[in-house]
Amino acid sequence: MKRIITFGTYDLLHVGHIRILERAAKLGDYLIVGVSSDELNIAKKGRAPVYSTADRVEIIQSIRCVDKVFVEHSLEDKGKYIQEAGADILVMGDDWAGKFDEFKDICEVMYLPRTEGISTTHYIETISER
Ligand code: C2G
Repeated sequence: MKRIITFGTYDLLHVGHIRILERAAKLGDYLIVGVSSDELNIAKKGRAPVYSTADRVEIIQSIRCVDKVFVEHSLEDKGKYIQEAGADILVMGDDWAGKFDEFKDICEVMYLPRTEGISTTHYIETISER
């Protein structure tokens, strides 16, 4: 059985998120998703997600192609998460291209094209303007 792992915040879930999860799932038989915690986002992006960690986990868990969800607390632990999941392939969007190449010694690393023109930030701005 081929196990796929991917990571993300998935705040204000949109079609770009769904498409990458579906494409990742098609690469194997079992999709594991690491949802980054509120604390990790504050450290990484300087802002808390609109939806809480618990809500984002619940939403991702309800997606048909997702088999397992866990909370990603630290970027530094990515290697540990990959190994604990027994993942064969790490999949990320190409906004992360090259950033996770260090894990090529423990699994295959693939960067898939992002969906153009869609982002959580864009939707936050649109909502604020209205
Ligand atoms: N994505 C996409 N197309 C978009 C927006 C996002 O394909 N228009 C992909 C991203 O490339 C990523 C996934 O959807 O693979 C989740 O995106 P984010 O929620 O923005 O995740 P990010 O905050 O980049 O968190 O450890 C890494 C982080 O957890 C990644």
